[in-house]
Amino acid sequence: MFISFAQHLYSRLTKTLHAMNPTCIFCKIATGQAKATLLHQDDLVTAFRDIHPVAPTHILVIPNRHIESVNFVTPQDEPVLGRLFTVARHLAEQEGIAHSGYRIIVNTNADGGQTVFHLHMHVIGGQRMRYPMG
Ligand code: DGP
Repeated sequence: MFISFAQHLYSRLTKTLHAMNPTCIFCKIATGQAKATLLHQDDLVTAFRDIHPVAPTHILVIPNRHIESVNFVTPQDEPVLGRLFTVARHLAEQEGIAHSGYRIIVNTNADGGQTVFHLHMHVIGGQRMRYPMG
């Protein structure tokens, strides 16, 4: 009994560590090793406030597992990619911006303006935005 529980804990820990990049700030936030204002966490995704908000609401929604960017997504990631959207929708409602509107952005690599190489969805709202932006 004790051995099987220990094996279960060991397997959970190794799965988490394998899914994590130890140098990635968003992995650290998802695993509680770095602080952030968390708004949501479940088995697949974590959402927290952006440290440099560009609008009254600026939330990041990330997969818990380290995926470097959209360039690395696979069909196996489809459940987590769908969850990013349902959590974004839920948080937009919670923030009171669902009706007024908001923008979802996923930056990829240098030309896309990606600075943190752990896939993330920006959910930005609370003010009128123009498209395209610089
Ligand atoms: P991007 O340019 O798409 O890679 O956006 C990265 C965003 O991540 C940027 O808006 C700032 C935010 N960010 C970077 N480091 C941290 C951090 O340590 N905590 C939080 N909450 N946000 C961060």
